[in-house]
Amino acid sequence: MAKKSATKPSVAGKPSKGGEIHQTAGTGPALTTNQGTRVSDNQNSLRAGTRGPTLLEDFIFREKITHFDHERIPERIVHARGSAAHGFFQPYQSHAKLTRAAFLSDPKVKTPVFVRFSTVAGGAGSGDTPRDVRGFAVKFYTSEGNFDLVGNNIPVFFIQDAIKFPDLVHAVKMEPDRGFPQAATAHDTFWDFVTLMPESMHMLLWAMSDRTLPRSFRMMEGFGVHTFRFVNEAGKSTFVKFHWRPTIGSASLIWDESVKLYGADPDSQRRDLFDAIDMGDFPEFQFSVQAFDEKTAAKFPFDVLDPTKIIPEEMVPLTPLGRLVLNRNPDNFFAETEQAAFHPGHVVPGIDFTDDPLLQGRLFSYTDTQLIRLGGANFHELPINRPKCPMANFQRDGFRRMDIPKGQVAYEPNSIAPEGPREDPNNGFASFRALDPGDRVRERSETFADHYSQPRLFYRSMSEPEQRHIVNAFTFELSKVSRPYIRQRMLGHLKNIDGELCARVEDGLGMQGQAEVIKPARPPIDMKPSPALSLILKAPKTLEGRKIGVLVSDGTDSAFIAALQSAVRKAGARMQIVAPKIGGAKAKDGTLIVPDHQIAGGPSIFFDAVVVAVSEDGSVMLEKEAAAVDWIRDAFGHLKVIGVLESALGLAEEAGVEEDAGVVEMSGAKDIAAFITAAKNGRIWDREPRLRTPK
Ligand code: HDE
Repeated sequence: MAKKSATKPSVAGKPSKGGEIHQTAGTGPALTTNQGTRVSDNQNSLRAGTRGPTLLEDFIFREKITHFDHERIPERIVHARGSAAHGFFQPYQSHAKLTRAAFLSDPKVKTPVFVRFSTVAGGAGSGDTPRDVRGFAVKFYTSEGNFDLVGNNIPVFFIQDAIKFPDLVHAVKMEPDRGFPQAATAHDTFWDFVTLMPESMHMLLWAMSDRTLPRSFRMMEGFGVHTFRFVNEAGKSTFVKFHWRPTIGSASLIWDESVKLYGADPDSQRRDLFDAIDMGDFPEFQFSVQAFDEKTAAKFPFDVLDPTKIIPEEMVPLTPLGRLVLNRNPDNFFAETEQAAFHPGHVVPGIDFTDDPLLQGRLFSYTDTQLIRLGGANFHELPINRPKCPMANFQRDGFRRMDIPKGQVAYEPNSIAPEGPREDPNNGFASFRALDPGDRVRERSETFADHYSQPRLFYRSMSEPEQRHIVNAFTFELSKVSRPYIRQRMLGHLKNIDGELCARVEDGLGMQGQAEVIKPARPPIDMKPSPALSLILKAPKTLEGRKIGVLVSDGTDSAFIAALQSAVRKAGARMQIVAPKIGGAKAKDGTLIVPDHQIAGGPSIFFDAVVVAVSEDGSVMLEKEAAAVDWIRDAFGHLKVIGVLESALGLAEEAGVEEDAGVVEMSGAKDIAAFITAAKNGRIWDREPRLRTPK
């Protein structure tokens, strides 16, 4: 039976120029999207001019129609493997001058968040440490609807136009005839494609750098990639680039370490995130923007709509907005991490898009993928995806509908149910008006044509070890490419980027002088190097959030272990003990030292720095134990700081440890401070040229 309303409804709301009827909020709640974002106009789609074409960007229209399209019909390709956590975001102060977004304007308000980190290329069952870009997707459950910042740990992307995404993904994924390699770029199809796409060059430099081997999800930077807009209460728009910075600093793995870690613990990064949160060591990131206006943008020697470009921080510094803290593990991996549905088109008033053609295409793709992945149009009703603010609209039915909407009315305008949701012209989402339509073309802007200046900038901004790693990565990956002409093509691009880089990779491949001649669409320029791009140059001297491994044996001094444990904790790190037997080692004083790992199951690659604390007898015994020798050899080869007790010198020598600033000889607890100080410096980069080519 129809419910009779107490008040007589108005027939028409506010009149409009076009003559359509607008019934606005007043009697009922605001009409919202499925993400809880209030809708300002439910009668008009977003168009380029009142008589122009409808824009793909209109996420409100598309959500409504997509949902409708799937009301009566049945019914992740990338970033399949991921790990997530709950937490909160809190602004440092009000940023109302920049944006009207409520969650950025009150420093007292903590907004709940759900963050999913991922690899890109591998399947859900692949390992955690391939050379790969990492996803960094954040869902803010704001009081005005969900805002998803679906970013990566690299600030640029491989392609400039979304229409190339299926090609890119097909090229990087397992080759279709053979089904391998899994989670790897080191194969012919990937390098064939990217070498035919000069626009990929900047991203390739980042992909071959330490950035694609993060030490932990807790220690990587994140980026929104595209230029977005902030819009304030007065309607003023500011361009922004989003940045995440881990408060404990960034760190990366060494290639050899990541390969071994892939086998020793395929879940290393998932475990690391889970354990840290479980133990109360909450990952924290600073959220910042580079904010700039259109005039400033017009002066840059690159186009801010081109997602293959960065804006060096030296040109536009970061404005810190607030802190993100991850303090709760999901209760259920499938229900939360797996079913989380992110979408760059989930925005709230105060945040808006730009015409970056990659972003514009993404605005279509994400909902579409959820329809198949989560089996229909009602994925927003899953607990992890629901907004935490009021949500009401007339979208109905479809597979797996969980809500039970009441009443006779499922349309608007209506005069039967004035208590139902209505447009909210004042607080609803209103797209920023500026648009530069131009002719209807399939054409890349000339301002996107410079493909070499920024990779050159990136390479020249790196420290010496980072440059060495880039050379090594190109050499390794191209050595896996079976067709020489693809290697030669890549060498040609490298030559355009930097002659020395090209020569070093040619040398590594044994292909001197074989670079193909590639004419740049636009000759590269020399930009001023940006030291902020180097992870090593800005690495803090800290052990916070790091792990120290200690190798013990029967006869180890338990007082030393206890003193080490307390010093490690004081430095903000965690210590784990590794022993020949999981049942424990009998200490010098007869007590039992209970280990976390047996040697083969707890290789030194798990740790950031190590201490070899075996007794003299233990040292003699372990010299014949390959796992123990490898434990130390690897720590040395992975450039770690190694504390060696005098009693363990024999074993260290057997493992090839040579004296340097990172090898701390210890005669007892009094030398722990020296070890901690050395370990805070991170890896011993000077050791690397002795152990690995290129020098
Ligand atoms: Fe994505 N991307 N993407 N992407 N992306 C997906 O959505 C897509 C791009 C990113 O943890 C998919 O739900 C297109 C850039 C992250 O659940 C899919 C294009 C950036 C995640 C999709 C891009 C990203 C995804 C697959 C080119 C960094 C994981 C499953 C236009 C700014 C989110 C899904 C999570 C996931 C499409 C490019 C980040 C298919 C078409 C650039 C972090 O919709």
